[in-house]
Amino acid sequence: MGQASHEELYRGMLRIRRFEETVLEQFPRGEFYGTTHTYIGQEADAVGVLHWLNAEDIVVSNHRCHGHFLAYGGSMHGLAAELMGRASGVCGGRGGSQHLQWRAFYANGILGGTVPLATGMALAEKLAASGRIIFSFIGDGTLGEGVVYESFNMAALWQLPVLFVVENNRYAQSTPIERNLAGTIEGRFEAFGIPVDTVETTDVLTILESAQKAIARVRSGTGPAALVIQTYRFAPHSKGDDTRDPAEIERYRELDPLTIHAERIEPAERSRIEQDVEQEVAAAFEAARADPPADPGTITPALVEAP
Ligand SMILES: Cc1ncc(C[n+]2csc(CCOP(=O)(O)OP(=O)(O)O)c2C)c(N)n1
Ligand SMILES: [Mg+2]
Repeated sequence: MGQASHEELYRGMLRIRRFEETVLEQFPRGEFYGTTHTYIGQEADAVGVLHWLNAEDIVVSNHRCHGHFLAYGGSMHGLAAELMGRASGVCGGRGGSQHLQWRAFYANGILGGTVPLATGMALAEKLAASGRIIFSFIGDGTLGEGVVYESFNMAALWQLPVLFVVENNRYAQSTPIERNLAGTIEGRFEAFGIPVDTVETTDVLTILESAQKAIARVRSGTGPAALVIQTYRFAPHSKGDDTRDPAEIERYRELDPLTIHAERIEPAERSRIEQDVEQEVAAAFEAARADPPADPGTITPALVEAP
């Protein structure tokens, strides 16, 4: 993948932002099944990191997966339909917000459970000498899960082609990082000899640059690498569960990756992109709403009859 244009990056982030805002606006209508975790504020992470994805690479995402999925190239209509339990959804309307699988994109809501999956996939790809690498996205709070460290150990020991991306939005649900993390995030990788870089800003251009270096290291075959991105989510953890001080959220507004990047784009071009995205999002939800619901009759008999 070559250099990204400012316009392409802005469009990528805005698609996620407007999709997510629409999910939050429409959630009270009762059209979505299960819960949802939005990515509002963190868009630059997915867009900056996954810009360097090769078509055959594997992405393992978590409960906050919509942004990763859209940046991976997943269908917005398919995602809206999945949230609404429609047959046309990414997983036929059965996975919902947190459980997406399309091509080599996998998301799972079990915190930490995705890290051994990503590590195992990396082992398989290394043994097959496929040249594919694995992107494993986790949050800061997920570093409290023990299985994560077994996985880091194996990934480092066997020099597996996996990039661990920690999106540090400073909270695990309502618990601030100061209350759940001893030492440092970087120290947890350093303990296993995994090279780690930290991106201190939410500027997509900086993320892009740091990600390129970390990914090149993983592609070189010397083993895993880690990228810690300091970010912030503006919306609640899922829908209404926000216990943060509103003044704190306001203070972080100056880190909004869209506002930072929008300045680089000529106003007429920017409003053209904004109109396009507005139409794309509206069309995705409208089409999903018109699609038929998932048909329980199509669940395989083996699943229905399992003890
Ligand atoms: C094993 C497990 N424990 C608890 C939960 C409930 N849960 C979902 S998200 C979350 C907080 C995750 O925090 P973090 O890893 O920082 O990701 P963020 O939500 O901030 O993106 C919790 C506790 C879960 N999904 N899985
Ligand atoms: Mg977090």
